[in-house]
Amino acid sequence: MSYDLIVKGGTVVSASDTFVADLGVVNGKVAAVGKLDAEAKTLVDARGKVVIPGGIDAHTHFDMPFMGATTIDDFTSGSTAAVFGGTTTVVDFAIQQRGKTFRHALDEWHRKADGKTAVDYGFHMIVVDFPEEQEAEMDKLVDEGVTSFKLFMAYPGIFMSDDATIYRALARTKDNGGTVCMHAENGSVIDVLVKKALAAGRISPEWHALTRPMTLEAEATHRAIALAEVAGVPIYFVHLSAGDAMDEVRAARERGLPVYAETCPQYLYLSHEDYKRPGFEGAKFVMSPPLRPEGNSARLWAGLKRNDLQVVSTDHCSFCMKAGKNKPGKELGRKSFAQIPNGAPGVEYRLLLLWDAVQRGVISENRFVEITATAPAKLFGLYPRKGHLNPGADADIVILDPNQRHTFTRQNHHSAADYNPYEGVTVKGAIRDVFVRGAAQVLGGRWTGRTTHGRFLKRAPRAA
Ligand code: DUC
Ligand code: ZN
Ligand code: ZN
Repeated sequence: MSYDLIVKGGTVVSASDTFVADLGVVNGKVAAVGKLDAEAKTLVDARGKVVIPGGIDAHTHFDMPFMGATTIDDFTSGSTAAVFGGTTTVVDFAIQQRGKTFRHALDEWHRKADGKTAVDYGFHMIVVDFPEEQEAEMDKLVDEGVTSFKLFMAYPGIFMSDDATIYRALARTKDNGGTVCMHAENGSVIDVLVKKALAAGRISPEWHALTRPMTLEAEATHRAIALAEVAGVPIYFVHLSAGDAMDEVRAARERGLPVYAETCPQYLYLSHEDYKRPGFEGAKFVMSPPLRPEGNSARLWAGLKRNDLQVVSTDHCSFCMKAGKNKPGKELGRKSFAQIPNGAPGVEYRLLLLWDAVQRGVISENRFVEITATAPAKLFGLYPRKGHLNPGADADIVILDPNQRHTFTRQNHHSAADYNPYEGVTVKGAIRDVFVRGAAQVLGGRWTGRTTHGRFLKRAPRAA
């Protein structure tokens, strides 16, 4: 047997096991795992290094128009940042325009990504408008591999769906095998709090968080679980930030309901205190849901260990602080926190931030692989093609050096954002080599790939 690539002698980590082995790759797929004394066109020495399945980030926003701005990372810069951070698959969000079809949005997002992406990618569909006549279109999308649909309980007048619409969307997934992904915050009440704060002259970034309390995330989470229970379908919560919301998920799961949730590194590593940084700096952290008070992240870490939370994605939604060419920045909100485009970069930092938690003994290396690759692959119809390194899987392989250190900074990241939320933070671990379907995109921490390599992934519907 001759291989295209052999990754030799690394410590292979899966969601369940850790063992020393060689990986043999043929035609972009893992062909063998074990002791391989065979020929290979390329041999990569991974002794003393950690070999993991490429990260799957189930929540990115590349090239997304939002709040009067457009995210600064398009599919090329966003996916390049992903690769450098060890993420080899993203699931990005296409956005339906009000009064237009899902098909229209999907075509637009294919145009944004096709031939411009360094990693493999799928799409969720953001549902803005869901008249009864449109329900059948949802089934068609599922057949085309767009098997998940994000609905919002926040942003009235922009994205928010009422409970009846949410219920109809959930109920439709019972037969078509789609999954509803929920942004759970009570947008109507938040709007009242925002107006009241602005009327009182509270304009600084910190008020973004003060007008979006945890209880309103927990309430929406509870309500959405109830709607999914009545519809008799699973539900997945995106960017869960609040311990109180997690308690709702946990209580539902303890009752045996198929309720799932992701959190994001920002809710694990940053806190409300970051809004108190001097001047307008707090705007860097304006995102929805907001960062939570200190003490909240310990609850999320405990939930990750207990499997109350199943996935860590990033909600990569990058805006510059300063306006650039045709791209307004967070400065839009200097006079009102409510005008600051919501979001922050994250896709490049996720794996190393979480690997640092492994080094510190907070989570096991196997749980790390599960929450960054295996679980999102299973929940979003990418398994068994992706999310593991057994024979037959795509050869999306990351070689991580556990002894090197990496410092996060704006100067060395690959996002086009003009700031790094983790500026100056040093972690133990560095991404050395990254292969996407067997192709070396990064070797020795340097770019060796093609930003045209990524392919659209037709995802499978839910198994049950
Ligand atoms: N929700 C997201 O998932 N992304 C950006 C903004 C938001 O509210
Ligand atoms: Zn959201
Ligand atoms: Zn998002």
